[in-house]
Parts: sequence; structure tokens; C-alpha cells
Amino acid sequence: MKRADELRRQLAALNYRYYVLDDPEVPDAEYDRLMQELRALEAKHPEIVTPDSPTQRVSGAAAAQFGAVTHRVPMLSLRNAFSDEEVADFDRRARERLAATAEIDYMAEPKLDGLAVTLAYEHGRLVRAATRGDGATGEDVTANVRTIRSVPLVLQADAPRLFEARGEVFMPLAGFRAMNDAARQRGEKLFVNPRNAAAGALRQVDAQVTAKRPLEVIFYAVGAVEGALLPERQSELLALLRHLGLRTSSEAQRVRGLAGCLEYYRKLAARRAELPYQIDGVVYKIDRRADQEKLGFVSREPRWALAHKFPAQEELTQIQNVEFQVGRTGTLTPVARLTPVFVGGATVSNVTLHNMDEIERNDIRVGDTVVVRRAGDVIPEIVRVVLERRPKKGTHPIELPTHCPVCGSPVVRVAGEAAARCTGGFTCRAQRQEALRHFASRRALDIEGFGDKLIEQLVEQGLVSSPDELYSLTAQSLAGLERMGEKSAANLLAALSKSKATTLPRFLFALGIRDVGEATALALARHFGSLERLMAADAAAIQEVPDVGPVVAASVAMFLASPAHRKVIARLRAHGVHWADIERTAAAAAPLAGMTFVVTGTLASLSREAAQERLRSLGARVSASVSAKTTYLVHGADPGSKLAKATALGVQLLDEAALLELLRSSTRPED
Ligand code: 9MJ
Repeated sequence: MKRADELRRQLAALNYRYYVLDDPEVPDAEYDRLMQELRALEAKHPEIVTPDSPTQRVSGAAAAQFGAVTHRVPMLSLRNAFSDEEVADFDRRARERLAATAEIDYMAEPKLDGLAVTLAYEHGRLVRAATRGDGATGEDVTANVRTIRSVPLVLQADAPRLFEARGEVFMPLAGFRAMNDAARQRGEKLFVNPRNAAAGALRQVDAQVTAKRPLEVIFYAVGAVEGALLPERQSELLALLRHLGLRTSSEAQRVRGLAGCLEYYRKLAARRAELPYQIDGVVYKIDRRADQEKLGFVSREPRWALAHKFPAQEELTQIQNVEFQVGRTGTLTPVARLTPVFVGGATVSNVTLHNMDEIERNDIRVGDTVVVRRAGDVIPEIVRVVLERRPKKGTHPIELPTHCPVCGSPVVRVAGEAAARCTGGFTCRAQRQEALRHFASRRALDIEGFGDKLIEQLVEQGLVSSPDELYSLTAQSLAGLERMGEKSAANLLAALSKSKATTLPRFLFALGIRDVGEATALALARHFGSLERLMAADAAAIQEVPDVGPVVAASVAMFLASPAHRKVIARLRAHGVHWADIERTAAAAAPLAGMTFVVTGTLASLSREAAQERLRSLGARVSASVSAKTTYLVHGADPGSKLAKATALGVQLLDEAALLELLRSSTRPED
């Protein structure tokens, strides 16, 4: 049937473009459509089905499955090298044996971490696929290999009588991860690595199962060939494979001499993590096949090829101890101290365990043997515990400390959050710098000129350890800092002085109490009216503030109950930090309560932040995005897409003049 033949030819050609040239000609949907048409034709006329029709990849003919196959030409293994010196020795010996006067040309190829296979094509048709086995005899995996779409069932071009193509079957990383994700969701056992997953897929008794696994193949050598002359060089051999429709590595490259090999190795090692599949090194092959023949073999290892391995990315080691580190924001991070192990090109002796949930989920204990992975420059991680190696006695669970290892303040682990936190705030050495940065920031006490660099210096030189000490700085103490002129010092002192006049909401926000943002600070200030009243309240009383739940209330009460925090607050006030008490308002009585505002564009008479702050102080909610719940959109110059959206939703609009009028009329004279 002509149409069926044409479809098969078309599908094979599309496959070639997709897998060998890595340059798809049509979208997947078009391929699927042609395949569908061919299936329909073959279903209607079963007599026209050919064994090498692309519909017959899963033939179900598992009869010969795993029978032994004796390789006509033995399948080689490669000698490994782990250092530049070993590569240099290899190159030197090759040059000596060949009595070479010039540098040798090598073909350098990525060393794929999969399973070596040999595929026999007779008159262009795939007749057998076998694993390497012991090199002399392998297993027949024809039915399974046929299901791999990058394996052509029929060779392109004028194929010789017999052509054995050799390469590597592997599972790309994306497919491996997707497969493991699915297995995890079903609660099934995970594959340890892509190589194991590929081996498992190739050994399936049912080719239908193999067909569902994301296997691919890349060819790099030939076995027995009859009816064709082979080219003189490995580089040309790869070109011949491609010409026949067999996929080769796009990374393979001809290089000159030892220097060329090592340069290729270094460049590929740097890109290792970007490749879509796992490689465990580089293979160098002497390019001229006549030279290969002269050099011959030692046992089954050729003297003309060498595998230059990358450092292993996974190793076993033991967890000796677990310590908790306190981060800039008070988060406690468990860090495992390991028996030092060389992995991924570096010695790893510490690795973060992220949080307690992670530890509990993976049942990690001190004394356990674990698999440590370090891939490229990625931070080392623990992949899994080797439970088989867990000693019967001598391991113990990892426990979260009740008190901060840095400052001794209580540690809290909030329900629903993975992180455990130190409650020490700025009394904790680990959190000092971050606390000071926050205290001085624009929305807090707005102390101009106190950037990250300056604060870092102040803390490191021991000049400032809590916010109140900022106000003890003098021209003299500042003068000792890097790049600090008299003028800058004077400016900083002026900024400090200016910051002393603040508001209660800003002051509360500046303290850096966990979960107390600007809106909560404002709500607290409005509810209690003065700091004294807030400090006298217990958690239950604080929870009466609108929108303050039990977690925030507890966090505020605990912060303000701490003697260290109280001392700092008293000292700040003694330095002259002050604000006017504000009138206590039940939120519902606030003039703009229940209204939601969005402010967009540039306002002429005040900043957007200032407008938002004024609106909030009048009880309004301020949101960043327009929705059907928005009461008013305030728009300045260049309002952008929010204005269009508000208009579309029928939200009321306010220009700057209308906003100022609203603010004026909502603000009572005594405020
Ligand atoms: C791999 N594994 O990628 C060879 N290999 O050549 C490459 N293996 C090889 N070549 C001869 N690229 C024997 C093995």
C-alpha cells in the first residue's frame, strides 16, 4: 500500500530530524497525527503491516528476550584515569609506541553513564540488540530496544549487508526525575540514579513497560561490519553513523594532543550540570583507526582509548554530630558534621539538613551512614540515609534545642512552619546586624545613611550591638571607620538626631518583632494608644486587636516581656526617641474602616508610600492589586494597567486632588 509506505518513510525521516539532528521538523502533534493515520490504515488492512513499521516498536514478541548473544567482535571496556598525570602517561606511551613525531589527534567524547549496547542491522533492518554483558556474551534485549524512539528500526541511506552500531542506552535527567516523582506519589520505591533506572527499564520482561520509560540512545562505535569499508578516522566514523540515521553525541570533538584533551575535559566538566543527561567523564580515542590497530589491546581494554573520569558526585560518609546555626533572621538551621569525604572534587565535612521536618521525614540520625552528593558548584546535600548500614546501637535522633545556641533565648517552632526560630531578636549576636538594618530602614526609624556596609562595620568593630547604642555614637567613634570623613560623620549624627522624633507605629515596627509588619504595628498602636499600655498587656489582651491572631499576640507578648528588650526600649527613650501617643480608636470607628484602596502612578504632593500610610492611619486597607473588592483606585501620573483594570471592574477612581480632599475631611482636627 503506497500511502502506508509513504507514512513510514515520513515518520522515519521525522524521527531522524528529531533524535539524530536534534532539530524537529514539525510539532509533536503533527508526528502523532501521521502515526495515527498509519495505525488506522494498518488496522484496516492487517496484511500490510511490516515488522519495521514505526507502529511495531512494541511488538510484544518477547520470545528471544534475554537469550544469550555472543558478540562477533568483543565489546570493549575502557581503562579509567582519574588525574591529568594518568592522561599524560597514556598520551606519552601512545606516542612512544607509534613513534609519533607530532601531537596525536584524539576524538574526545562525553562518557555517558548508561548501559552499553550493540545493535545489529542486516540490510538496513534492525534484527538484534544486545547488552555488553561480560564483553564476549551479552543478553538479547531486542524487543525492549525497539521501543526506544531514538533507535531507528531501518537505517537511512544505502545500508551495508551487516552493520553493528554500538552505543549507550541512558535515561535523561528530566525523565528520571519525572519517573521518581510519580513513584514517590504512588509510595513506591525510588530509583537511586538514572543509570539504575535505565538498567531496570532495559531488563523489563514486558516491552510495553519499557516503552513507557524515557530511554534514549547515543552511538559511538561499530562492531562487525560486512559489505562496507569503514572510514579511516573515529571522527569520520561518527559522521557515518549519523549518515545512516544513528544519533551521535553533539558534544564529540576532535582535539590535538594532551593539551587538547585536558582542555576539552575542563570545559565539559564545567558544563556537566547543564547537560540533560548524566556523564561520568570524558573518553579520548586516538582518531586514526590505523593507529588504533597498531596499538591493539591489553586484555579487553584498548591501548588507544581512555576514560578520564570526573570526580564522583556521590559518596558515603557518617553523620558525627548535628549542630544548629542561627541565621540573620533568627532561623535555626541544623548542620550535620560529617566524617570528611572527598566528593564532586572537594572535601565535604558539613552539610545543611534544612529544617526539622526534613530530618523527621527522612529519619536522619546522628551515627547514620548517608549518601552525600556534590554536583558542580551546587551546595552539597544528603541524598538519603543508608538504612542497611544503620548500627543497631549508637545512633540517636536529632533534637531541636529548646534554647538558642548563640544567645540562650527560647526557641520556638511555629505550627505549620518548617523553621524553628530564636526569640532573642536584637539581643542575639547572630541577628544583630539584620535587626539594626531593619531598625534604621526607611519605613522604620528612617535613619538616613545607615546602609548595610556601615552597619556591618559598626557591628564588627563592636561599636553597636543593639539599636539604643546607635544613639551613643559620636563624631569620635565614627571617625575610626573606613572612608568616614568629618562631613559624613556629621551627617550621620544629624540623621540620628532627626530620627528621634518618630511615631508609635514606626517604633513598634522598628523593633523587629516577628510577624509584626507595618499594618500590625499600626493596629497595635491604635488599639493601645501608648507603649506603656501595650507593654502592660498580656497575650490575651493583645489578641483583642483586630487582625491579631494567637501566634502574633504570643510573639508580641514574649518580645516585650523580655528584660533585655525592655532595657533596650528604656535606653532608646532615655536617648530621646519619642512620639506622640495616639488616640485610641476601635478600628471600626476609623473614618476609612472597611474600605480598600489601591494607589498607582506618581503623585505630585506626596510619595505613594506616604499616601498609603495616611490611608492606613485612617483605618483603610491598602492593597497592591485591583480587584472587585477595591473601593477606590487612587491614580497619579502614568497610572499603567491598574487604571484600565479598575475602569473595567467599575471601581471608583480618585485623582490626587480628590485624595487630598478625602484625607483632609477624614482627619479630625485633634489628630
Ligand atoms: C560512553 N560510555 O559514552 C565508549 N562511551 O568506546 C563512549 N563509551 C567506548 N565511547 C569504546 N563515548 C568502548 C567504549
